[in-house]
Amino acid sequence: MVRIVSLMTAAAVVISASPVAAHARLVSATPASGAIVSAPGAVSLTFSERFAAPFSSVEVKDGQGRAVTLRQEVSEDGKTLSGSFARPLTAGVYEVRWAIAAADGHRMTGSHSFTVR
Ligand SMILES: [Cu+2]
Repeated sequence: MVRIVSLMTAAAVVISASPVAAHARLVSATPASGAIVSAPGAVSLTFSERFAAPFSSVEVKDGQGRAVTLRQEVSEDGKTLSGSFARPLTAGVYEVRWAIAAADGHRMTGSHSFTVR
């Protein structure tokens, strides 16, 4: 997996984190949990707060548990983690697993699955 992360972004997160920063939570996922979609080009996860990119990751596994090759990216605002697939996904069920380190230092993980028709 190629990880594209910015140390400058991480530094900015640390500098801008206030002592009363709220906990991050997952706001939306595309494809959403339980969604049935036609070959998506990427998965994306948007959080309520910025997260530390070097300590955050997303992975996708197919129905046989094999990791899908993807290119990880973090949005300009530091709140969306996405993975672009190297090849179109074939039909089947896929599991998305993510882990982030929020700006307040708390680590969070989650997973959900979607189906490609
Ligand atoms: Cu927290």
